[in-house]
Amino acid sequence: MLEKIVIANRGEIALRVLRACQALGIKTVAVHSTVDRNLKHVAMADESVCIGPAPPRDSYLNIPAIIAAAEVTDAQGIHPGYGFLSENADFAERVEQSGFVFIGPRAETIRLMGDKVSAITAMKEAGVPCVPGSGKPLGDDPVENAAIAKRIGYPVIIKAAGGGGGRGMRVVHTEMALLNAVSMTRAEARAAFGNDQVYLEKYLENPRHIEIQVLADSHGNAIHLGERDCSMQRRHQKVIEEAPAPGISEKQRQEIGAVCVEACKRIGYRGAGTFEFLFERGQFYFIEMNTRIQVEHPVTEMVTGVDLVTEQLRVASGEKLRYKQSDIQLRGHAIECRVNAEDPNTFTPSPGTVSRYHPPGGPGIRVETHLYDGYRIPPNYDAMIAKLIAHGPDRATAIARMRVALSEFVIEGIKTNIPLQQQNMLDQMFQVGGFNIHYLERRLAEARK
Ligand code: MV4
Repeated sequence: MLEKIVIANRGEIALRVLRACQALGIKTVAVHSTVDRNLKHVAMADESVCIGPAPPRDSYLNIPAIIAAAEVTDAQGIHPGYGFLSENADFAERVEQSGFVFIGPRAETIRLMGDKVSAITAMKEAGVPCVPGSGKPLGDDPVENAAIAKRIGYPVIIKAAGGGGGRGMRVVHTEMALLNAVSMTRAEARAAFGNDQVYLEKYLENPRHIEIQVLADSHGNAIHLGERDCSMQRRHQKVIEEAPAPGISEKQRQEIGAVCVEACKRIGYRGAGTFEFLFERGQFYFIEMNTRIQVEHPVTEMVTGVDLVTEQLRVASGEKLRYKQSDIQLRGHAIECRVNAEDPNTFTPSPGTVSRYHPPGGPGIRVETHLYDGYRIPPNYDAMIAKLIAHGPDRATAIARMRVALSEFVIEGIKTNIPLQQQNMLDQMFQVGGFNIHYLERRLAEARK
């Protein structure tokens, strides 16, 4: 087992990783920016190193500073958490070249999945169902591109190969709009990702966003841990996630899960990973793979009983998976509400000092947060300050427990989106379940009228 690791992240996920390390007897090194000296996990870590000023570029994205912190503390591994450097193949490569364990997949896998065209090609070859599309980067010949779009059928979507997570995309309804959309997306992609490759897919108009969690070791073993429904989102930011996805049968789950496991084995995947699918008319369509631990991992943990962060650490230490597929049985239903420091009406970030903090509790309630009384939320980072997870024997019970927990949750001194989450729990469409990715934005637009 790894003896000491650097936690190259901040906030709730840094604390989550730290707790997993402590339970495994792994020593921890917290690295933090100058404005993050007061993070809870920094106080709890065995050692801490300040790696630079507040701007992420100078600290949490500062590769030499993070590797230097691992060197001076004599750590063996680096856990990247999510966001920041978690899906940066160059970082993973430099970590390993410096003699440390990157707690995640091989750099080569991260690179393969980071290029969305190569990811789709690899998945198609592995038998994963994908959205009908160009299957290759688009060239500069407008006649050929028009022929591809015509074969796929409008509407189509142009996506940047270097994008993902909703960045660098354009929906095209007519051949007339195609030429311009391709060149605009290409120009944006060049500027944003330094990669001007774009590809084309059939645009699915009303899909749900369903993702499959996988776990693989470095000995060729892989399992899936069922799915999460992440359709409740606004501007590509997930707001609520749940497991299992309403209306997915056990047969469908095992079918798509087995396909993902096969794909993991084929590409030699290692660690925790997520296959993102669009789900429409009963069919799964692969869009991207995430090679990191995700924000919403707790809903999977609640329904499977598997501690995903602990498993990441075990697998990175070279251990074999401790679960066979038949060990994974779903129990009940779990929902996660993201709690953001923001105005619930305007979504403007609301950093500042938390003057009063009282977390909720009770059966099936879990809070993942780094908040404490008097903590000052700096303005430099993501607005997510807590995750509230409710688990119950069924979806209705999970919702009821979430409703009570939200009403109990006291966070004063800043604005939060808790009022919006309370509305969501009372929403008819949410209570029925199975809404698509556009539902929340349309409801919010309707409410503004
Ligand atoms: C799509 C799509 C419809 N058709 N691809 C947005 C995030 C990125 N991961 C992929 N995205 C989409 N790709 C095709 N072929 C619709 C979206 C999309 C979306 C997907 C998941 C969750 C929220 C979304 C919001 C808007 C658009």
